[in-house]
Amino acid sequence: MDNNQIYVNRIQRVRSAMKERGIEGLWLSKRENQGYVTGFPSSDVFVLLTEQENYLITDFRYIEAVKDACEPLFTVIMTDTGNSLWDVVKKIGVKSMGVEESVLTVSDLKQLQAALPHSTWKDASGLIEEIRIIKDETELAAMERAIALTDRCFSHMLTVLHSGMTEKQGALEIEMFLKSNGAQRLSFPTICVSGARTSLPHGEPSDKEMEPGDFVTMDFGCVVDGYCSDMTRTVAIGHVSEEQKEIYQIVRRAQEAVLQNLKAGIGWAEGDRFARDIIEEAGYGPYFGHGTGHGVGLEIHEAPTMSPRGRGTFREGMTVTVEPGIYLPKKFGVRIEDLAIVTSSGIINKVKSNKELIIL
Ligand SMILES: [Mn+2]
Repeated sequence: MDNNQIYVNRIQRVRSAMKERGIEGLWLSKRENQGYVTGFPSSDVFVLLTEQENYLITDFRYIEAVKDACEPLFTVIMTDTGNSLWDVVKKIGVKSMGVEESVLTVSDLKQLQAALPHSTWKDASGLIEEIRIIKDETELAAMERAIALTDRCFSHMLTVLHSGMTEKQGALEIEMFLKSNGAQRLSFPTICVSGARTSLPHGEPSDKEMEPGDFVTMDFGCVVDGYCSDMTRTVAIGHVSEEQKEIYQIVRRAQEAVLQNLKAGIGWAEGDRFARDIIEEAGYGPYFGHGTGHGVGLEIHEAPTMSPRGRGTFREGMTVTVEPGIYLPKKFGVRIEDLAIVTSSGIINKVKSNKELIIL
């Protein structure tokens, strides 16, 4: 399938979803959703799909790159001082418009409504996300490249982590490795915490030095060809206590239970249960306060939501992280995270890094 055909197919799917929801035009504000249909993700590009036409509206700064990337599938229109974005929208004219209420600013909505005073408005939040939830081969291949890079990064970190290194230095080392080896950017701000600070699930790297007896939790990811990776490993410096060993093994077993049992047809909340049951039975339920996993793709957090609040069923082609954790306040925490693809017979874990308790 050539590159252009991918976008033709995606737009076709979006159009039938528009029809189902009874909207004639779809105004896309979310960068990832724009990129999904255009292949050109940028914060200053505007996409309007109507029943017949695909419009891409931008200004002088992007016009050449956008034309190269998106014509003829998109009608590319340039705005300038005499032809504003809202003038363009007015000229196109749409009777019923879907907007992404969850991301569109109130000020943009007001401008849109002023340009199209006789149109009706509907919330189209989630319309594209529902299509994005199933990944095609091209998307999975990009994610695999991003995941392979994070795997290599973890191996690298095992050679550089040492007592006396600060958390900030650890995070910088992760970021330097990822960016030096092909990452477009990071998926999210890198987490590298040590000692008692590992009980903060999303702690920010500080000037604290890693010390013998510390756990070090590294949660990091990068973007390759637009797609994110996400992984977490907890390792120890010097030595560990019996309690640290025990907690690590409980998290490890909880994570393994999900990897072994998850497959298409299982509910999102049910998937979370595989891990939560083990942690609760071990008596640490209250110390596992987040969901077991989430989808990853163009965004670092997207559907499915594998948590007690998850409302949906796993289907073939979804991606999901598997990341249970136990966090003992003021003592330490452990999280282990892999990223997998859902199939009808199970899940394929794409993260290859070691999960034995590593003591450096
Ligand atoms: Mn994650």
